[in-house]
Amino acid sequence: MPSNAPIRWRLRRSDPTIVAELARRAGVSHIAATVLANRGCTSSEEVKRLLMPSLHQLHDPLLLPDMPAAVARVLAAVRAKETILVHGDYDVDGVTGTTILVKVLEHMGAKVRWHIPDRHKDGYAFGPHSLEKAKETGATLVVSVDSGTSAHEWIEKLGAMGVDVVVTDHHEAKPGPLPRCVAVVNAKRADSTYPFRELCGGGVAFKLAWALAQARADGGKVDEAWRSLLVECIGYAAIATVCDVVPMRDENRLIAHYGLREIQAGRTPGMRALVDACNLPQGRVSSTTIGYQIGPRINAAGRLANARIAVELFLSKDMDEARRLAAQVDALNTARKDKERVVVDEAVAMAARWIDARHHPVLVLASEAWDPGVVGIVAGRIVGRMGRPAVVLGVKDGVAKGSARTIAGLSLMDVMSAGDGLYETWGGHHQAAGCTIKAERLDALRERLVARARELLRGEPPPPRVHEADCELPLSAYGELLLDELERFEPWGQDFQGPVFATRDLRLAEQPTIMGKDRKHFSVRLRSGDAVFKAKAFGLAERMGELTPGTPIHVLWRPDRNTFRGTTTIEMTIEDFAVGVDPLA
Ligand SMILES: [Mn+2]
Repeated sequence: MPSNAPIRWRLRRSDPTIVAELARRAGVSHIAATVLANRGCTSSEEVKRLLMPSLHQLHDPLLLPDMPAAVARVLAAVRAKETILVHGDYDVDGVTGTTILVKVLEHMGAKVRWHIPDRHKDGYAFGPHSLEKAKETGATLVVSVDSGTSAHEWIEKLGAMGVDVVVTDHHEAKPGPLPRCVAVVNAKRADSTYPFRELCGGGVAFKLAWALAQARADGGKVDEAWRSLLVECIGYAAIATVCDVVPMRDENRLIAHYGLREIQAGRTPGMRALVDACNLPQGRVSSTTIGYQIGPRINAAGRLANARIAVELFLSKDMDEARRLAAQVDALNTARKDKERVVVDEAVAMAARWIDARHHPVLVLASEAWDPGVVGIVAGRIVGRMGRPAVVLGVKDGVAKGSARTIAGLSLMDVMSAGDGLYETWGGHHQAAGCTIKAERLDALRERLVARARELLRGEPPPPRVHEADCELPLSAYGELLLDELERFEPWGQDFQGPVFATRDLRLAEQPTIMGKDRKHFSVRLRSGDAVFKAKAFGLAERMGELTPGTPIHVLWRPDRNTFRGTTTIEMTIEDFAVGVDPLA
C-alpha cells in the first residue's frame, strides 16, 4: 500500500560566507562545514570541541541540586550497613540507571537490593509496590532512578514507614513544592543552577556515581578500580542517553562518545553478550546501533515480560548466564517485532475507513487484539505512513489503553485536550501522549479529536512531511575520505542529526532486490557517470516498482558503511526517493 503522506524536499541553507570561513578556520571540508553550520555550529572552537571531547569537560556533579545531601546520606547508609533499595523503572533509561547505581553501591561494600516495577502489574514509577518492596527488603534508604520528582504521595508514605528517599530523576517538576525527602537530584528543578538541563535518568545516576567516587577519594584522585568502574558505567549511561532521545549536546555528547567505546569494548559478560546478540557488523557500535538494536532489546524485556531480565543481564558476572539472558531478551525482541508488525497491518487496514486526511485529520484506532505494550511504537509507524496524528489503543475488559504520536506543527496537548471529560486518565508531551478511556467512549473521543484538529488546521489537510537535506552532493564527491571526515563528528543524535544529502539524476546500475525477513526493504546499485554505490532503502519496498531503467532517480540519503566478513563497503541509506519529477525543483 502506497504511503498517503505527501512528501516534499528542502535544502537547509546556511550562509555561504559563514560556511567558507568555518571550512578555512577549522580545516574541514566544505561539505563538513555545511553540515556543521546547518546544526548551528559556526565557530572553529566549537568544531575543535566536537573533534576532541574530553572527560574533563564534564561538569562537577556536586553542582546538581541536592547532590551533596544525596552523597552524605548514601555514605552514611554504607557506613551503618543499612539496606539500600535502588528503585528504577522499566524502560532503557531506568534499567541502565539502576545498573549503574547497583554496581557502584556494591563496589562501595553497601548492602544493596534493587527493584524495577512490573509494567503490567505495577505501572510506571512509584506506587504501592514501592512500599511493599521497601518492607520486604528491610531497606531504610531508597534511591530512585529516572523517577520520583512527582511521587509526593509515595515518598511521603515511605517516610512514614521510616524509609529515607534520595530521588535521582530528569522529569520536569510540576509547579509547587517538591516531594519532602533527603534529596531531589534533578537538573530540571526550577531552582537548579547546574549548567546543563538535558541529562537523561541514566545520566543523572551516572553523576551520582561520579560524586560518590569523588567523595570516597576525599579530594584526591580516584583509584584505578573506581576509575575503571566509572568508565564501565559511561557505557550504560550512553545507552540511556541515546534511547531516551535527549539532545546530543554538552555532557550528553561526552557520555555518548566515551560510552560507545566502552560498549564496543564489551568488558563485562552482560555487555559482551548483549552486543553479540545484536549481530552487529564486527567492530562498530554507533548511536544508530544503540537506538535500533541494543535499546529495543532492553525495552522488549519490559514490554513483553519483565525489565528485571535486562538488569540481571547487565549485572551478570558469568558469561554463560549472560549469554542465556541475552538470548532471552533477543527472543522477546523478535516476539515484539512480530506483534508490532501484525498490529501495524491491522491498524493500516482499519484506517482505510478514514482515509481522507482533510476530513479525518486524526486517526483513533482501537482493537481488543492489540497488546498495550506495542501501541506506542505502532502509533509512531502509523503517523509515518499516514502523515497525520494517531491514537492507537489496546482494549481489555472494556477499558482502552492508548498511545498517541503526532506530526510536526500539531501538538498533542492541543488535540488531546478536546477529549477532556471522556478520559479516565491522560497526559504526556507535545509529541507523545498516553491515555486510558472506557471503550464505549471511543467513538465520542474520535469525533471530538477530529473536530479539534480540523479547527486547529482551519479545515486544511495536515501539512505534508518535509524531508530536509544538508546540501546536494554529486556521487563523484562521495567516498572513503568524506565518510571518514564526517564520522569524526559522531555521535549523531537528537538535535544533532547525522548528515543527509540530496543527489539528482541517478540511474539504476542493477535491478533492485527485496531484502529482509519481512520483505519491507530493498537494495539497489545507483550510478552517476563512473560513480556507482550500493544503496539500501528500509521500509520502502512497496515503492520499489517505481524504479525503472532509463528514468532519472532523485535520492535523499545518509552516508553509511557496511562491514561484512571483514570487508567494508561504502553505501548510501535511502531516506526517500523520487522518480522522474524533481522534488527539489
Ligand atoms: Mn527517562
